[in-house]
Amino acid sequence: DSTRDDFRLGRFPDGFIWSTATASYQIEGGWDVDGKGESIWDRFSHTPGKVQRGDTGDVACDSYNKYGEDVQLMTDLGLKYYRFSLSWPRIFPNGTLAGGVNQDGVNYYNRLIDELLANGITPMVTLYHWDLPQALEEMYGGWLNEEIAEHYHNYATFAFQTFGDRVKLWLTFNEPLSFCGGGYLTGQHAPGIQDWTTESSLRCGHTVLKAHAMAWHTYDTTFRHLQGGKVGIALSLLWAEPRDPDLPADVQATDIVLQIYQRWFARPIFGDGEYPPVIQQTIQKLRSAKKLEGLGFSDEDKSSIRGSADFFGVNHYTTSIVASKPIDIQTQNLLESFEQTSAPEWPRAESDWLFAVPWGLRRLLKYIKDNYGDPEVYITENGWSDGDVQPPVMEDTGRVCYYMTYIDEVLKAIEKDGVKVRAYTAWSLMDNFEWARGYTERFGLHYVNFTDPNRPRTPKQSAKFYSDIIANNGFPEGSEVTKMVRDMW
Ligand code: GBH
Repeated sequence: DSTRDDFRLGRFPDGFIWSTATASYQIEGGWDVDGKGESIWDRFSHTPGKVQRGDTGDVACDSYNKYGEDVQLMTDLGLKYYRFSLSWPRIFPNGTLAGGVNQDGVNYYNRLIDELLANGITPMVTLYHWDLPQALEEMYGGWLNEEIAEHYHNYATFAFQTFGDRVKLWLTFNEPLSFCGGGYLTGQHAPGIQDWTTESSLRCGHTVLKAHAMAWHTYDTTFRHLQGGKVGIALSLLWAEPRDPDLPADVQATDIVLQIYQRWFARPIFGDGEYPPVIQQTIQKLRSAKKLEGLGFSDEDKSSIRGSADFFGVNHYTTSIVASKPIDIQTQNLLESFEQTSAPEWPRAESDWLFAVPWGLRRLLKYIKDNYGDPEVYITENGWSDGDVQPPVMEDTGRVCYYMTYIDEVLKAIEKDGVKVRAYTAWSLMDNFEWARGYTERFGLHYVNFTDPNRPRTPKQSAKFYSDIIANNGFPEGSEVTKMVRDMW
């Protein structure tokens, strides 16, 4: 097997950032305590039929109370960075500055940040990981309405002002593609709008790009010289290959997939400020069919969005094989013009969309370097799921293999391709609320017992493995971790 020789031993560059990630709704619980406002995910998970088994984030990992234990887990791992998100409605209960600040919510994040710093852990803060204040959904129609960009901007400014003395790494949004697609196209995520015309998801994305740029510019002009931090965005980027590389239709279908799944947000921000052609064509088509207003960028918008990030945040999990499907361009939309599959030899996680294809990450990183001006790249998520089974999966070999091989592709991307990868972040620190799948899919380095009111956390085998990688800054010759790699390989 030729891939077997392919493992690259070595150390990551000095100062390489090793991190793990979580998100507010997925771990905090405390959904209605101490003045927190309702979010669209509270509403969605409380609506019967939306989340598997009727699971909710009401308590989740109870990190609202147990953040001290979370920090202890990180200390045990030897982590120096932690990515988490702020719950907007915990800070502005009705979403607006005018509606008032919830000081108890601010205090919670102050305590968490101070606890991290006291333990030598640098916070990396996501401003929006999908829990929009429900009030903004009701007053404005959420991301469909460009007016909420202003409210997001007020919230981001407040966060820079309040936490920016200690927080130096910011992500404006987590995966616009996922929440615009899930929330406004398939309806599988909050607020649950199903609109296959794609108009709603395009409107969502448009508002998000404007909001993102507003936040970045305010940081750039008002806070950067005082606080000296960096502001980026975490994009969910898939890699894809044509089923038959010699079939032009499959090659073209793959390009369409990448235009939607990679470039819809990446090209406006990191490229030339334009939407990729299939997004532009879809907007044109909707415009002429429905006499739509909006969804266009003025030259001013474009120049404000272009370049509005200090680093490129990448959430990457998997690779697809793409085959073309013939469609009737009059009646069908582009999303029906391709089929995404996998190869039979790719191991599958518990999540039905997640296959282990480590080389996909290396190709993606090279693609980013070549097409988006060789930016600094922070891998802001990467991870593997197990099922909610008894006995629990503590010897999580699948996850260990996934991390070992994906992290090795990062090393190759740095050493062989010269990609400026600065950070690697494992999703997730611990098992948590996996959106529409509830607690049926577990992504954690730590096992969480969700039937115990104390929500005890226990390290899995992967936690030990990841901490060895961190301690060695990679896989150096002669180290314990390299012996483990040799055994697994
Ligand atoms: C990330 O999304 C999220 O940022 C994080 O919150 C989440 O917990 C983690 O990944 C694990 O899922 O059901 O076939 O339609 C990853 C990107 C996009 C992957 C939506 C799942 C739904 C596929 N996700 N996608 S499907």
